Amino acid sequence: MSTNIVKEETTSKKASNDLFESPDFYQIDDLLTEEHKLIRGSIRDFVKKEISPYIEEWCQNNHFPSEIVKKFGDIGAFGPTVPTEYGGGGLDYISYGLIMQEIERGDSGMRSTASVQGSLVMYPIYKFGSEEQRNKFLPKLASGEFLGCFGLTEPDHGSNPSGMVTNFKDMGDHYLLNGAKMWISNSPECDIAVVWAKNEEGRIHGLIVERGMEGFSTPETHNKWSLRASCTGELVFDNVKVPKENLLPGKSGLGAPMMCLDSARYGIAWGAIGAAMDCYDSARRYATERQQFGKPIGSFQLQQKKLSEMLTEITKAQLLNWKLGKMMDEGKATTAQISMAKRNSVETALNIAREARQMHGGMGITGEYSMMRHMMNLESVVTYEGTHDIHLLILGAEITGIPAFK
Ligand code: TGC
Ligand code: FAD
Repeated sequence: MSTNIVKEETTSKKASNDLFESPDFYQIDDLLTEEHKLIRGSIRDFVKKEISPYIEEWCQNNHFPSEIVKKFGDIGAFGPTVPTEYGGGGLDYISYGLIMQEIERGDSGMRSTASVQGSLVMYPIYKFGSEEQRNKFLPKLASGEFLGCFGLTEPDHGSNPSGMVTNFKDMGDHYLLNGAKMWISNSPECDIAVVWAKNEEGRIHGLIVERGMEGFSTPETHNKWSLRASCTGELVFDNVKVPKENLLPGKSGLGAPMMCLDSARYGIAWGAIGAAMDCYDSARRYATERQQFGKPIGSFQLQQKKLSEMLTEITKAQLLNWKLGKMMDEGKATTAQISMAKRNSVETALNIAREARQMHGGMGITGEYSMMRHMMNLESVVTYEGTHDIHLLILGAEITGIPAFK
Protein backbone atom coordinates (compact mmCIF):
# COMPACT_ATOMS: atom_id res chain seq x y z
CA MET A 1 0.00 0.00 0.00
CA SER A 2 1.48 3.36 -0.86
CA THR A 3 0.50 6.95 -0.32
CA ASN A 4 1.70 10.43 -1.10
CA ILE A 5 0.78 11.50 2.43
CA VAL A 6 3.85 12.66 4.34
CA LYS A 7 4.06 10.21 7.21
CA GLU A 8 5.44 11.61 10.43
CA GLU A 9 4.56 11.38 14.11
CA THR A 10 2.35 14.15 15.37
CA THR A 11 4.33 16.99 16.93
CA SER A 12 1.70 19.02 18.70
CA LYS A 13 4.36 21.29 20.20
CA LYS A 14 4.62 22.92 16.75
CA ALA A 15 1.15 24.32 17.14
CA SER A 16 0.98 27.70 18.75
CA ASN A 17 -2.71 28.31 19.45
CA ASP A 18 -4.15 24.82 18.90
CA LEU A 19 -3.84 22.65 22.00
CA PHE A 20 -6.08 19.83 20.74
CA GLU A 21 -5.66 16.42 22.34
CA SER A 22 -7.71 13.58 20.89
CA PRO A 23 -10.01 11.66 23.25
CA ASP A 24 -9.57 7.86 23.02
CA PHE A 25 -11.47 6.55 26.02
CA TYR A 26 -11.95 3.00 24.71
CA GLN A 27 -8.42 2.57 23.33
CA ILE A 28 -9.74 2.61 19.80
CA ASP A 29 -6.19 3.39 18.70
CA ASP A 30 -5.52 -0.32 19.29
CA LEU A 31 -7.79 -0.98 16.28
CA LEU A 32 -5.65 1.24 14.04
CA THR A 33 -2.49 0.23 12.19
CA GLU A 34 0.77 2.13 12.54
CA GLU A 35 0.12 3.53 9.05
CA HIS A 36 -3.30 4.84 10.14
CA LYS A 37 -1.74 6.57 13.13
CA LEU A 38 1.01 8.12 11.03
CA ILE A 39 -1.49 9.43 8.49
CA ARG A 40 -3.69 10.85 11.24
CA GLY A 41 -0.65 12.46 12.86
CA SER A 42 0.51 14.14 9.68
CA ILE A 43 -2.97 15.52 8.91
CA ARG A 44 -3.36 16.69 12.52
CA ASP A 45 -0.05 18.54 12.28
CA PHE A 46 -1.11 20.04 8.96
CA VAL A 47 -4.37 21.30 10.49
CA LYS A 48 -2.56 22.76 13.49
CA LYS A 49 -0.10 24.57 11.21
CA GLU A 50 -2.12 25.51 8.12
CA ILE A 51 -5.74 25.80 9.29
CA SER A 52 -6.12 26.47 13.03
CA PRO A 53 -4.10 29.72 13.12
CA TYR A 54 -6.16 31.27 10.29
CA ILE A 55 -9.61 29.69 10.31
CA GLU A 56 -11.27 32.21 12.59
CA GLU A 57 -10.20 35.10 10.36
CA TRP A 58 -11.23 33.27 7.18
CA CYS A 59 -14.69 32.58 8.60
CA GLN A 60 -15.19 36.05 10.07
CA ASN A 61 -14.27 37.50 6.65
CA ASN A 62 -16.22 34.89 4.68
CA HIS A 63 -12.99 34.08 2.85
CA PHE A 64 -12.23 30.88 0.95
CA PRO A 65 -8.44 30.41 1.12
CA SER A 66 -7.85 29.17 -2.43
CA GLU A 67 -4.20 28.42 -1.63
CA ILE A 68 -5.41 25.56 0.62
CA VAL A 69 -6.34 23.55 -2.48
CA LYS A 70 -2.73 23.02 -3.55
CA LYS A 71 -1.72 22.36 0.06
CA PHE A 72 -4.41 19.69 0.42
CA GLY A 73 -3.09 18.15 -2.79
CA ASP A 74 0.45 18.12 -1.39
CA ILE A 75 -0.55 16.24 1.79
CA GLY A 76 -2.71 13.71 -0.07
CA ALA A 77 -6.09 14.86 1.24
CA PHE A 78 -7.74 14.54 -2.19
CA GLY A 79 -8.91 11.10 -3.28
CA PRO A 80 -7.19 9.01 -0.60
CA THR A 81 -8.93 5.82 -1.81
CA VAL A 82 -8.28 6.46 -5.52
CA PRO A 83 -5.43 4.26 -6.87
CA THR A 84 -1.95 5.80 -6.94
CA GLU A 85 -1.66 5.34 -10.73
CA TYR A 86 -4.19 8.20 -11.04
CA GLY A 87 -2.54 10.34 -8.36
CA GLY A 88 -4.72 9.16 -5.47
CA GLY A 89 -3.52 7.79 -2.14
CA GLY A 90 -4.30 4.09 -2.68
CA LEU A 91 -5.42 3.95 0.95
CA ASP A 92 -8.21 2.15 2.78
CA TYR A 93 -11.44 3.66 4.08
CA ILE A 94 -10.25 3.91 7.69
CA SER A 95 -7.43 6.17 6.44
CA TYR A 96 -9.96 8.21 4.46
CA GLY A 97 -12.15 8.54 7.56
CA LEU A 98 -9.24 9.62 9.73
CA ILE A 99 -8.23 12.27 7.19
CA MET A 100 -11.78 13.68 7.15
CA GLN A 101 -11.95 13.54 10.97
CA GLU A 102 -8.76 15.54 11.36
CA ILE A 103 -9.64 18.15 8.73
CA GLU A 104 -13.15 18.69 10.12
CA ARG A 105 -11.64 18.90 13.61
CA GLY A 106 -10.17 22.09 12.14
CA ASP A 107 -13.29 23.21 10.25
CA SER A 108 -16.24 21.60 8.44
CA GLY A 109 -15.85 23.97 5.48
CA MET A 110 -12.28 22.81 4.94
CA ARG A 111 -13.47 19.19 5.09
CA SER A 112 -16.18 20.06 2.55
CA THR A 113 -13.51 21.24 0.10
CA ALA A 114 -11.62 17.99 0.52
CA SER A 115 -14.54 15.57 0.56
CA VAL A 116 -16.26 17.10 -2.47
CA GLN A 117 -13.02 16.85 -4.43
CA GLY A 118 -12.35 13.25 -3.34
CA SER A 119 -15.74 11.59 -3.03
CA LEU A 120 -17.89 13.63 -5.36
CA VAL A 121 -15.52 14.58 -8.19
CA MET A 122 -12.60 12.13 -8.28
CA TYR A 123 -14.72 9.13 -7.24
CA PRO A 124 -17.25 9.38 -10.13
CA ILE A 125 -14.50 10.07 -12.66
CA TYR A 126 -12.57 7.05 -11.38
CA LYS A 127 -15.63 4.80 -11.01
CA PHE A 128 -17.68 5.78 -14.08
CA GLY A 129 -15.15 7.60 -16.28
CA SER A 130 -13.32 6.42 -19.40
CA GLU A 131 -9.59 5.77 -19.25
CA GLU A 132 -9.05 9.05 -21.14
CA GLN A 133 -11.15 10.97 -18.60
CA ARG A 134 -9.29 9.36 -15.68
CA ASN A 135 -5.90 10.24 -17.12
CA LYS A 136 -6.94 13.74 -18.12
CA PHE A 137 -8.53 14.84 -14.84
CA LEU A 138 -7.60 12.66 -11.85
CA PRO A 139 -3.89 13.56 -11.45
CA LYS A 140 -4.70 17.29 -11.65
CA LEU A 141 -7.51 16.92 -9.10
CA ALA A 142 -5.33 14.82 -6.78
CA SER A 143 -2.50 17.36 -6.81
CA GLY A 144 -4.81 20.35 -6.29
CA GLU A 145 -3.97 21.86 -9.66
CA PHE A 146 -7.70 21.57 -10.42
CA LEU A 147 -10.62 22.13 -8.06
CA GLY A 148 -13.85 20.29 -8.80
CA CYS A 149 -17.48 20.48 -7.73
CA PHE A 150 -20.54 18.21 -7.85
CA GLY A 151 -23.86 19.45 -9.19
CA LEU A 152 -26.88 17.43 -8.15
CA THR A 153 -29.17 19.78 -6.17
CA GLU A 154 -31.41 22.20 -8.06
CA PRO A 155 -33.47 25.17 -6.87
CA ASP A 156 -36.66 23.05 -6.89
CA HIS A 157 -35.12 19.61 -6.29
CA GLY A 158 -33.05 19.10 -3.15
CA SER A 159 -34.13 16.03 -1.18
CA ASN A 160 -35.75 14.69 -4.33
CA PRO A 161 -32.95 14.76 -6.91
CA SER A 162 -34.73 12.40 -9.28
CA GLY A 163 -37.10 15.28 -10.13
CA MET A 164 -34.22 17.31 -11.63
CA VAL A 165 -34.92 19.36 -14.76
CA THR A 166 -31.35 20.11 -15.91
CA ASN A 167 -31.12 18.36 -19.27
CA PHE A 168 -28.97 17.73 -22.32
CA LYS A 169 -29.78 17.04 -25.95
CA ASP A 170 -27.73 15.03 -28.42
CA MET A 171 -26.72 17.46 -31.19
CA GLY A 172 -24.73 14.91 -33.20
CA ASP A 173 -21.16 15.98 -32.52
CA HIS A 174 -21.80 17.41 -28.99
CA TYR A 175 -24.41 17.65 -26.22
CA LEU A 176 -26.32 20.87 -25.46
CA LEU A 177 -26.73 21.37 -21.70
CA ASN A 178 -29.37 23.61 -20.09
CA GLY A 179 -30.52 24.17 -16.51
CA ALA A 180 -29.17 25.24 -13.13
CA LYS A 181 -27.80 23.73 -9.95
CA MET A 182 -27.89 25.39 -6.53
CA TRP A 183 -25.96 25.13 -3.24
CA ILE A 184 -22.84 23.76 -4.88
CA SER A 185 -19.71 23.58 -2.71
CA ASN A 186 -16.54 24.78 -4.49
CA SER A 187 -18.56 26.05 -7.48
CA PRO A 188 -17.29 29.68 -7.66
CA GLU A 189 -13.66 28.49 -7.77
CA CYS A 190 -14.07 25.25 -9.69
CA ASP A 191 -12.09 24.25 -12.77
CA ILE A 192 -14.50 21.43 -13.56
CA ALA A 193 -17.97 20.37 -12.45
CA VAL A 194 -19.40 16.85 -12.41
CA VAL A 195 -23.00 17.62 -13.36
CA TRP A 196 -26.00 15.28 -13.22
CA ALA A 197 -28.56 15.92 -15.96
CA LYS A 198 -31.31 14.10 -17.84
CA ASN A 199 -31.07 13.07 -21.50
CA GLU A 200 -34.02 13.26 -23.89
CA GLU A 201 -35.36 9.97 -22.52
CA GLY A 202 -35.27 11.34 -18.95
CA ARG A 203 -32.32 9.13 -17.92
CA ILE A 204 -29.78 10.73 -15.51
CA HIS A 205 -26.13 10.90 -16.69
CA GLY A 206 -22.97 12.52 -15.38
CA LEU A 207 -21.19 15.11 -17.54
CA ILE A 208 -17.87 16.85 -16.94
CA VAL A 209 -18.35 20.58 -17.56
CA GLU A 210 -15.14 22.61 -17.80
CA ARG A 211 -14.52 26.23 -16.79
CA GLY A 212 -14.45 28.38 -19.92
CA MET A 213 -17.16 26.49 -21.82
CA GLU A 214 -19.44 29.11 -23.35
CA GLY A 215 -22.73 29.57 -21.45
CA PHE A 216 -21.36 28.07 -18.20
CA SER A 217 -21.27 30.36 -15.15
CA THR A 218 -20.88 29.86 -11.38
CA PRO A 219 -22.44 32.74 -9.39
CA GLU A 220 -21.48 32.78 -5.72
CA THR A 221 -24.00 32.37 -2.90
CA HIS A 222 -23.60 35.19 -0.36
CA ASN A 223 -24.65 35.86 3.25
CA LYS A 224 -24.14 32.35 4.65
CA TRP A 225 -23.91 32.07 8.45
CA SER A 226 -22.39 28.62 8.05
CA LEU A 227 -19.33 27.13 6.28
CA ARG A 228 -18.01 30.63 5.77
CA ALA A 229 -14.53 29.46 4.77
CA SER A 230 -15.99 27.22 2.05
CA CYS A 231 -17.21 28.76 -1.19
CA THR A 232 -20.73 27.88 -2.31
CA GLY A 233 -22.55 28.85 -5.47
CA GLU A 234 -24.76 27.98 -8.38
CA LEU A 235 -23.98 26.28 -11.67
CA VAL A 236 -25.81 27.84 -14.60
CA PHE A 237 -25.92 26.18 -18.01
CA ASP A 238 -27.20 28.29 -20.87
CA ASN A 239 -26.90 26.22 -24.05
CA VAL A 240 -23.50 24.87 -23.02
CA LYS A 241 -21.86 22.77 -25.74
CA VAL A 242 -20.38 19.77 -23.93
CA PRO A 243 -18.07 17.54 -25.98
CA LYS A 244 -19.34 13.98 -26.23
CA GLU A 245 -16.15 12.64 -24.68
CA ASN A 246 -17.13 14.47 -21.44
CA LEU A 247 -20.09 12.16 -20.68
CA LEU A 248 -19.26 9.63 -17.94
CA PRO A 249 -19.86 6.34 -19.77
CA GLY A 250 -19.74 3.85 -16.87
CA LYS A 251 -23.14 4.28 -15.20
CA SER A 252 -26.44 6.11 -15.64
CA GLY A 253 -29.53 6.58 -13.46
CA LEU A 254 -29.87 8.10 -9.97
CA GLY A 255 -27.81 5.22 -8.59
CA ALA A 256 -24.63 6.82 -10.03
CA PRO A 257 -24.74 10.05 -7.96
CA MET A 258 -26.10 8.06 -5.02
CA MET A 259 -22.99 5.86 -5.04
CA CYS A 260 -20.86 9.02 -4.82
CA LEU A 261 -22.99 10.18 -1.91
CA ASP A 262 -22.41 6.88 -0.08
CA SER A 263 -18.69 7.61 -0.14
CA ALA A 264 -19.06 11.28 0.86
CA ARG A 265 -21.59 10.56 3.63
CA TYR A 266 -19.14 8.03 5.04
CA GLY A 267 -16.48 10.77 5.19
CA ILE A 268 -18.91 13.10 6.95
CA ALA A 269 -19.62 10.46 9.60
CA TRP A 270 -15.94 10.65 10.58
CA GLY A 271 -15.60 14.37 9.94
CA ALA A 272 -18.45 15.47 12.20
CA ILE A 273 -16.95 13.48 15.08
CA GLY A 274 -13.73 15.41 14.48
CA ALA A 275 -15.68 18.63 15.13
CA ALA A 276 -17.28 17.02 18.21
CA MET A 277 -13.85 15.99 19.54
CA ASP A 278 -12.59 19.55 19.16
CA CYS A 279 -15.55 20.96 21.12
CA TYR A 280 -15.24 18.32 23.85
CA ASP A 281 -11.50 18.89 24.19
CA SER A 282 -11.97 22.63 24.53
CA ALA A 283 -14.73 22.18 27.13
CA ARG A 284 -12.62 19.70 29.12
CA ARG A 285 -9.74 22.14 29.27
CA TYR A 286 -11.94 25.14 30.09
CA ALA A 287 -13.67 23.21 32.89
CA THR A 288 -10.40 22.82 34.76
CA GLU A 289 -9.16 26.38 34.07
CA ARG A 290 -12.26 28.54 34.62
CA GLN A 291 -12.97 29.31 38.27
CA GLN A 292 -16.35 30.35 39.69
CA PHE A 293 -17.46 30.32 43.33
CA GLY A 294 -13.83 29.74 44.26
CA LYS A 295 -13.36 26.48 42.35
CA PRO A 296 -12.97 25.18 38.78
CA ILE A 297 -16.35 24.88 37.06
CA GLY A 298 -15.35 21.26 36.32
CA SER A 299 -15.86 20.52 40.03
CA PHE A 300 -19.61 21.06 39.69
CA GLN A 301 -21.71 17.99 38.97
CA LEU A 302 -23.69 19.68 36.20
CA GLN A 303 -20.50 20.35 34.22
CA GLN A 304 -19.19 16.83 34.87
CA LYS A 305 -22.46 15.41 33.55
CA LYS A 306 -22.03 17.36 30.31
CA LEU A 307 -18.43 16.19 29.85
CA SER A 308 -19.29 12.56 30.70
CA GLU A 309 -22.13 12.49 28.20
CA MET A 310 -20.00 14.12 25.49
CA LEU A 311 -17.25 11.54 25.91
CA THR A 312 -19.76 8.68 25.94
CA GLU A 313 -21.36 9.82 22.67
CA ILE A 314 -17.98 10.46 20.99
CA THR A 315 -16.76 6.99 22.00
CA LYS A 316 -19.92 5.30 20.65
CA ALA A 317 -19.57 7.19 17.36
CA GLN A 318 -15.85 6.38 17.07
CA LEU A 319 -16.65 2.66 17.35
CA LEU A 320 -19.53 2.91 14.86
CA ASN A 321 -17.32 4.75 12.36
CA TRP A 322 -14.46 2.29 12.71
CA LYS A 323 -16.74 -0.71 12.08
CA LEU A 324 -18.36 1.05 9.14
CA GLY A 325 -14.89 1.72 7.73
CA LYS A 326 -14.04 -1.98 7.89
CA MET A 327 -17.30 -2.81 6.09
CA MET A 328 -16.51 -0.15 3.45
CA ASP A 329 -13.14 -1.81 2.87
CA GLU A 330 -14.83 -5.18 2.45
CA GLY A 331 -17.41 -3.66 0.07
CA LYS A 332 -20.17 -4.72 2.47
CA ALA A 333 -21.45 -1.40 3.84
CA THR A 334 -25.03 -0.57 2.85
CA THR A 335 -26.55 2.85 2.17
CA ALA A 336 -28.70 2.51 5.30
CA GLN A 337 -25.66 1.71 7.46
CA ILE A 338 -23.93 4.81 6.09
CA SER A 339 -27.07 6.87 6.75
CA MET A 340 -27.11 5.70 10.37
CA ALA A 341 -23.50 6.77 10.89
CA LYS A 342 -23.83 10.14 9.11
CA ARG A 343 -27.02 10.95 11.01
CA ASN A 344 -25.65 9.82 14.36
CA SER A 345 -22.34 11.66 14.01
CA VAL A 346 -23.86 14.97 12.95
CA GLU A 347 -26.51 14.91 15.69
CA THR A 348 -23.84 13.99 18.25
CA ALA A 349 -21.58 16.79 17.04
CA LEU A 350 -24.36 19.39 17.06
CA ASN A 351 -25.39 18.47 20.61
CA ILE A 352 -21.80 18.52 21.83
CA ALA A 353 -21.06 21.85 20.13
CA ARG A 354 -24.08 23.42 21.84
CA GLU A 355 -23.25 21.98 25.29
CA ALA A 356 -19.56 22.88 24.96
CA ARG A 357 -20.45 26.41 23.94
CA GLN A 358 -22.62 26.80 27.03
CA MET A 359 -19.80 25.50 29.22
CA HIS A 360 -17.64 28.38 27.98
CA GLY A 361 -20.24 30.93 29.12
CA GLY A 362 -19.95 34.28 27.36
CA MET A 363 -16.51 33.39 26.00
CA GLY A 364 -18.20 30.60 24.04
CA ILE A 365 -19.81 33.00 21.62
CA THR A 366 -16.49 34.58 20.62
CA GLY A 367 -13.93 33.50 18.06
CA GLU A 368 -11.47 32.83 20.88
CA TYR A 369 -12.95 29.33 20.89
CA SER A 370 -14.12 27.08 18.08
CA MET A 371 -17.52 25.83 19.30
CA MET A 372 -19.74 28.56 17.89
CA ARG A 373 -18.09 28.21 14.48
CA HIS A 374 -18.44 24.41 14.59
CA MET A 375 -22.08 24.79 15.67
CA MET A 376 -22.94 27.06 12.75
CA ASN A 377 -21.00 24.86 10.31
CA LEU A 378 -22.80 21.76 11.51
CA GLU A 379 -26.16 23.29 10.56
CA SER A 380 -25.03 22.83 6.95
CA VAL A 381 -23.60 19.39 7.62
CA VAL A 382 -26.93 18.23 9.08
CA THR A 383 -28.63 19.48 5.89
CA TYR A 384 -26.34 18.51 3.02
CA GLU A 385 -25.60 15.05 1.68
CA GLY A 386 -29.18 14.19 2.67
CA THR A 387 -30.99 15.99 5.48
CA HIS A 388 -31.37 14.50 8.95
CA ASP A 389 -34.99 13.63 8.03
CA ILE A 390 -34.01 11.91 4.79
CA HIS A 391 -31.47 9.69 6.58
CA LEU A 392 -34.10 8.77 9.13
CA LEU A 393 -36.44 7.81 6.26
CA ILE A 394 -33.68 5.76 4.58
CA LEU A 395 -33.34 3.84 7.86
CA GLY A 396 -37.12 3.60 8.21
CA ALA A 397 -37.40 2.12 4.72
CA GLU A 398 -34.67 -0.40 5.53
CA ILE A 399 -36.35 -1.47 8.77
CA THR A 400 -39.91 -1.74 7.46
CA GLY A 401 -39.37 -2.35 3.75
CA ILE A 402 -41.78 0.56 3.16
CA PRO A 403 -40.27 3.73 1.59
CA ALA A 404 -41.98 6.80 3.09
CA PHE A 405 -40.39 9.48 0.87
CA LYS A 406 -43.41 10.13 -1.30
P1 TGC B 1 -35.04 5.50 -5.21
O1 TGC B 1 -36.28 5.08 -5.91
O2 TGC B 1 -34.76 5.03 -3.82
O3 TGC B 1 -33.77 5.11 -6.09
C1 TGC B 1 -33.70 5.48 -7.47
C2 TGC B 1 -32.62 4.64 -8.12
O4 TGC B 1 -31.36 4.91 -7.52
C3 TGC B 1 -30.83 3.69 -6.95
N1 TGC B 1 -30.15 4.03 -5.70
C4 TGC B 1 -28.90 3.67 -5.42
N2 TGC B 1 -27.99 3.00 -6.12
C5 TGC B 1 -26.77 2.81 -5.56
N3 TGC B 1 -26.44 3.30 -4.34
C6 TGC B 1 -27.34 4.00 -3.61
N4 TGC B 1 -27.00 4.49 -2.42
C7 TGC B 1 -28.64 4.23 -4.14
N5 TGC B 1 -29.74 4.87 -3.72
C8 TGC B 1 -30.67 4.75 -4.68
C9 TGC B 1 -32.04 2.82 -6.73
O5 TGC B 1 -31.67 1.46 -6.67
C10 TGC B 1 -32.85 3.14 -7.96
O6 TGC B 1 -32.28 2.49 -9.05
P2 TGC B 1 -33.19 1.96 -10.26
O7 TGC B 1 -32.21 1.27 -11.16
O8 TGC B 1 -34.18 1.04 -9.61
O9 TGC B 1 -33.81 3.18 -10.86
O10 TGC B 1 -34.92 7.09 -5.26
P3 TGC B 1 -35.93 8.20 -4.76
O11 TGC B 1 -36.17 9.10 -5.91
O12 TGC B 1 -37.10 7.62 -4.03
O13 TGC B 1 -35.01 9.00 -3.68
C11 TGC B 1 -34.51 8.35 -2.57
C12 TGC B 1 -33.80 9.33 -1.62
C13 TGC B 1 -34.75 10.39 -1.11
C14 TGC B 1 -33.33 8.51 -0.44
C15 TGC B 1 -32.56 9.94 -2.23
O14 TGC B 1 -32.79 10.50 -3.43
C16 TGC B 1 -31.79 10.86 -1.31
O15 TGC B 1 -30.88 10.40 -0.64
N6 TGC B 1 -32.06 12.21 -1.26
C17 TGC B 1 -31.18 13.16 -0.60
C18 TGC B 1 -30.44 13.96 -1.66
C19 TGC B 1 -29.03 14.23 -1.29
O16 TGC B 1 -28.41 13.59 -0.46
N7 TGC B 1 -28.44 15.19 -1.95
C20 TGC B 1 -27.05 15.52 -1.75
C21 TGC B 1 -26.55 16.49 -2.75
S1 TGC B 1 -24.79 16.58 -2.80
C22 TGC B 1 -24.37 17.42 -1.43
O17 TGC B 1 -25.13 17.75 -0.59
C23 TGC B 1 -22.93 17.71 -1.30
S2 TGC B 1 -22.50 18.67 0.06
C24 TGC B 1 -20.87 18.29 0.11
C25 TGC B 1 -20.02 19.07 1.03
O18 TGC B 1 -19.94 20.31 0.90
O19 TGC B 1 -19.32 18.41 1.83
P1 FAD C 1 -35.60 20.44 0.84
O1 FAD C 1 -35.44 19.17 0.11
O2 FAD C 1 -36.52 21.48 0.26
O3 FAD C 1 -36.08 20.12 2.32
C1 FAD C 1 -36.69 21.09 3.19
C2 FAD C 1 -37.12 20.36 4.46
O4 FAD C 1 -38.12 19.38 4.14
C3 FAD C 1 -35.99 19.61 5.15
O5 FAD C 1 -36.10 19.71 6.53
C4 FAD C 1 -36.20 18.17 4.71
O6 FAD C 1 -35.70 17.22 5.64
C5 FAD C 1 -37.72 18.11 4.62
N1 FAD C 1 -38.18 17.06 3.70
C6 FAD C 1 -37.97 16.98 2.36
N2 FAD C 1 -38.52 15.87 1.85
C7 FAD C 1 -39.08 15.23 2.89
C8 FAD C 1 -39.78 14.00 3.03
N3 FAD C 1 -39.99 13.18 2.00
N4 FAD C 1 -40.22 13.63 4.25
C9 FAD C 1 -39.98 14.43 5.34
N5 FAD C 1 -39.33 15.60 5.28
C10 FAD C 1 -38.87 15.98 4.08
N6 FAD C 1 -25.78 19.92 -3.27
C11 FAD C 1 -25.03 19.47 -4.31
O7 FAD C 1 -25.55 18.87 -5.25
N7 FAD C 1 -23.69 19.68 -4.34
C12 FAD C 1 -23.04 20.35 -3.35
O8 FAD C 1 -21.81 20.50 -3.40
C13 FAD C 1 -23.81 20.86 -2.26
N8 FAD C 1 -23.21 21.61 -1.30
C14 FAD C 1 -23.98 22.21 -0.34
C15 FAD C 1 -23.40 23.12 0.55
C16 FAD C 1 -24.18 23.77 1.50
C17 FAD C 1 -23.55 24.78 2.41
C18 FAD C 1 -25.56 23.48 1.60
C19 FAD C 1 -26.41 24.13 2.65
C20 FAD C 1 -26.13 22.58 0.73
C21 FAD C 1 -25.37 21.95 -0.26
N9 FAD C 1 -25.95 21.11 -1.22
C22 FAD C 1 -25.21 20.61 -2.26
C23 FAD C 1 -27.40 20.91 -1.24
C24 FAD C 1 -27.92 19.95 -0.17
O9 FAD C 1 -27.63 18.62 -0.52
C25 FAD C 1 -29.43 20.20 -0.06
O10 FAD C 1 -29.58 21.45 0.61
C26 FAD C 1 -30.14 19.10 0.71
O11 FAD C 1 -30.11 17.88 -0.01
C27 FAD C 1 -31.60 19.47 1.03
O12 FAD C 1 -32.25 20.00 -0.07
P2 FAD C 1 -33.07 21.39 0.04
O13 FAD C 1 -32.14 22.39 0.62
O14 FAD C 1 -33.65 21.67 -1.28
O15 FAD C 1 -34.18 21.12 1.12
